[in-house]
Amino acid sequence: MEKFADEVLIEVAAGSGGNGCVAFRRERFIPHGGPAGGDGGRGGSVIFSVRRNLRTLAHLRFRHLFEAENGHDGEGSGRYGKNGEDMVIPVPPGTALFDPDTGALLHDFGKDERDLVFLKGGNGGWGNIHFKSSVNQAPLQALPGQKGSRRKLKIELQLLADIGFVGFPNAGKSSLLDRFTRARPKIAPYPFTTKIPNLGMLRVDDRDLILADIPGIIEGASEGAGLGIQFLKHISRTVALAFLIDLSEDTYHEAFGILCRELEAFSPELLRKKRVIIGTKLDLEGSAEHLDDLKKIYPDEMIFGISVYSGEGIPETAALFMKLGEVET
Ligand SMILES: Nc1nc2c(ncn2[C@@H]2O[C@H](COP(=O)(O)OP(=O)(O)OP(=O)(O)O)[C@@H](O)[C@H]2O)c(=O)[nH]1
Ligand SMILES: [Mg+2]
Repeated sequence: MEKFADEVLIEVAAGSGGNGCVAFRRERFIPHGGPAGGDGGRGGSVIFSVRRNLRTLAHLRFRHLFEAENGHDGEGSGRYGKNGEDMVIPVPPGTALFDPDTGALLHDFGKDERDLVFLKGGNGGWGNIHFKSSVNQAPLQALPGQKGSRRKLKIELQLLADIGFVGFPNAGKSSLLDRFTRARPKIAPYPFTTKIPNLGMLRVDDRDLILADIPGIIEGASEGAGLGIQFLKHISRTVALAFLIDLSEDTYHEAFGILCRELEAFSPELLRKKRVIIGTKLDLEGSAEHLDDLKKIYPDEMIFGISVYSGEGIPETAALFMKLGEVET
């Protein structure tokens, strides 16, 4: 999962400069006014701006071409053309820009988060005001705006999960990922359905959160039972953990303790993360009582009940994930 990359190919274009204008002063009582054609405006630039609320490149998938506005042409009476609007492209921290043909790294926002003027807009052309000379009092000459340049880009981001799901096999981890994100993990009524970690993006308002679903953990996993615990490394850099516990199973009251012991055997750091216990399958018989029971057993833990079938607790869980996923900066 450290290798899980988000990638988009786009094309960016700076605006061209506006053209210079050929015009003359027209004033009453002055039969032959001097040149008065203004300069064209500058074309807009293409600027990348790091936004901390973004976690993925999903917002760049909706279109391919990102174009800054052209500068407006100069006008008579010495009026300059308006400058074109810049095209500001927001990217999440950690984004890197590459040349899609050579693969060369052009810029790494992981090292420098300041705004980057990637392509400067073209200069506006001179109006005929600039061409007046002692020999030519009425110049018909003006310059066209400078063409804006364009460029293809590969934008890449290494994704790191914000919240990791841990739980026994069959607890409903993949089902929750499926419910919250567009990831479509395999879901089945038998243990160890998930063999490799799955990532998905939960988007609420304009914030993205990466959720990681990993294979089920059983007692003794740290000694190699089941699929082992080596994939816990994929959630070792998350901000928070969600412990999913199947409320319809008899093991509901011991699952949390077992999971904690297995996680601790891998790395005690994991138990220092923010966490929430999520009781799953609340729609099944007896689950509601088991949820109350769980709250009594672990009065100091944050505990939520959900069902991906009935939808109960789902919006609350999404809001909670958003809160848990906040990184203190
Ligand atoms: N009744 C009910 N069944 C659920 C709910 N959530 C998941 N299930 C079922 O539980 C079974 C296991 O779900 P998964 O999402 O595959 O569980 P998992 O934790 O990813 O399992 P592993 O990948 O094996 O670790 C599936 O048959 C799901 O349909 C729920 O809210 N209610
Ligand atoms: Mg699964």
